[in-house]
Amino acid sequence: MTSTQQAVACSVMRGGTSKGLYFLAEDLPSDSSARDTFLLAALGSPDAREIDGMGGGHPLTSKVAVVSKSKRPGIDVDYLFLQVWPDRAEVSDQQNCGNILAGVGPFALEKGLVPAVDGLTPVAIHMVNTDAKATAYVQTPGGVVNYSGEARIDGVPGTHAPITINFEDVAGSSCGSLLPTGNVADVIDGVQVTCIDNGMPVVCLRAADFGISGYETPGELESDTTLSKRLEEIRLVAGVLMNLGDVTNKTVPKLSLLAPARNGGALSTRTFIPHRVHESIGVLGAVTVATACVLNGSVAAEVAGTEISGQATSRNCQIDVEHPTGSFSVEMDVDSSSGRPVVSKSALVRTARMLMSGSVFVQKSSWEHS
Ligand code: NQM
Repeated sequence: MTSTQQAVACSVMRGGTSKGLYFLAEDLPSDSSARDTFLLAALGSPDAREIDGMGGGHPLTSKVAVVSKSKRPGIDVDYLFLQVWPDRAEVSDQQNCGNILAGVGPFALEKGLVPAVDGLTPVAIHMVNTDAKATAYVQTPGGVVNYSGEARIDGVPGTHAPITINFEDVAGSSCGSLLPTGNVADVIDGVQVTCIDNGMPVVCLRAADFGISGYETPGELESDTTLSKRLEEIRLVAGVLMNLGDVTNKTVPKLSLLAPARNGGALSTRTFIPHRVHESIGVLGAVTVATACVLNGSVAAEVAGTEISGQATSRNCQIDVEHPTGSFSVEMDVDSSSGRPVVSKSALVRTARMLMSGSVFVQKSSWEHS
């Protein structure tokens, strides 16, 4: 277009309850520092409103997927998730994102990285951030991605085509093990917590332990600076205990404040991600909280009343995790034969939609020097 702007091929997609820019890896600078400088300019960071870029001024709408054809056996595409901080000139690859993941299957099919079959196309995805696999099932009648349907996910208006996502072996994906502290419950700063990672590092805490109900709105929680400060103190200690090191500048672990369910689910959540409060709950965040619900002695199982009594058993169960805008259902295969329940597989439904495909423009001066 103009000589002072650089155009880079890009799609904008809603993935689950998040929104982001989707790129083919080949269209971005291969050097990660040059890539991040470009992405900051493309999203308009640092600026709380990201007004001069494509970001939405909130962590949930300031996200990037980098997708490429995979060379791994049994895998179709590699997916790298990047979180662009709206108000700080920082791009982080330290966490995964299951919501943006929901758009990866359709994007890969649209870009011809995976051939679509007539019907339902499984897309095997290697999640680069956590070195784990997910399989997304995308409706492709006549070999064309279908976005319309009757699936409703809380936090998104209307209905869309369902995308079922299966996860296997995501335990300890960032922390090395499901219970990185070695305990199902710990006490940090006088507060009982469960530190757990079944795809996302999460610290589960009882809302009541902070003198709140746990049913507050995200806005109410964010304006409670005493609470935020206290939670951040706990998070910094938990980060070290969870093998994540100094998490001052990291977006993990998340903190999920738990309260008894109010709408027929297992329990209610309010999740700090980690400084803004999620309008719903992240996908892998929900899988992780649901997993905590089946671990006897965890803060989540106690709040949910989901502790499993003794016998060795394998079963399929559904845990509904309530959140500020509804509920998130996680299906899990739980094997309790070794004494402690192990979640061998989890599945959930998301929707996604291609919103725009074209070029994103950045000013050459803002990134070309790097
Ligand atoms: O936990 C937000 C989101 C997420 C992450 C966050 C996510 C997940 O809703 O898998 O999806 O926790 O930062 O996009």
